[in-house]
Amino acid sequence: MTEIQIAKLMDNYMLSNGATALAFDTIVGSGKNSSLIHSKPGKRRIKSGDIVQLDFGCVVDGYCSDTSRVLFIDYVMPEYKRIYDIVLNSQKKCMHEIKEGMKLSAVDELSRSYIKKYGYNFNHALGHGVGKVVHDEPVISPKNTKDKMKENLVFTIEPGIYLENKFGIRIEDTVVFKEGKVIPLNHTSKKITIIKG
Ligand SMILES: [Mn+2]
Repeated sequence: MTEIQIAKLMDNYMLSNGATALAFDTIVGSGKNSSLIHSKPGKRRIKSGDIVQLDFGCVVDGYCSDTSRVLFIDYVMPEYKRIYDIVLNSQKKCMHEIKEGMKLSAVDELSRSYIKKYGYNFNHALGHGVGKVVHDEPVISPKNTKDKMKENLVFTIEPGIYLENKFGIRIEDTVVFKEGKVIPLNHTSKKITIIKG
C-alpha cells in the first residue's frame, strides 16, 4: 500500500464512525518520511521493516481530537525500539509529574529534559490546547512561561525524536487535567505494534 492509501483508509474510518470532519490533513510518513514532522502522505509504498508514523484527528460534536502513533511493518529494528522507548517514557514521565499551577514551560521541560538526557531533542512544542480548533491556546513550549496548568485544560502531549534522513517517532495523546491527574481521552495502545506486511 502507499501512504496515500493508508491516509484514505483512516479518513474513511473516522468519517464512517461518527466524525463530521477531519481535524487536519492526516499525516502518514513511512520509512525516511517519518523523520519529517509534517509529512504529507505520498506515493511511497510500505516495505518490510518500515516504520509508519501516523498523526490524525477528527471532529465530533464540534470538538477536535489529535493522536499520533507509529506502526512497525513485520519486525522492529533495535534502533527503532530504543528510540520508541525513550519517546514513550518521556511522555509517561510528563503525564505522571504534571502538577496544578506548573508553568507550561516547565510541563514541556518534564518531557524534553528526559529526551535530552539521551542526547536528543525535538524542535516543536511538547503540545497545545485542543478544543473547537485543533491547535488551540495555550501552547506547551519552552517559551510559554506565562500560562499555567489548570483544572480541565484539554491539551496534547506529543514528544518526538527525529533523525534526519533516517526515521522519526512521535507519540501523541489528547488528555485532560482533572483533580491533579492527567487523563488520556484516547485509548489507542502504546505497546510496540507490528503489522504483517
Ligand atoms: Mn498535535
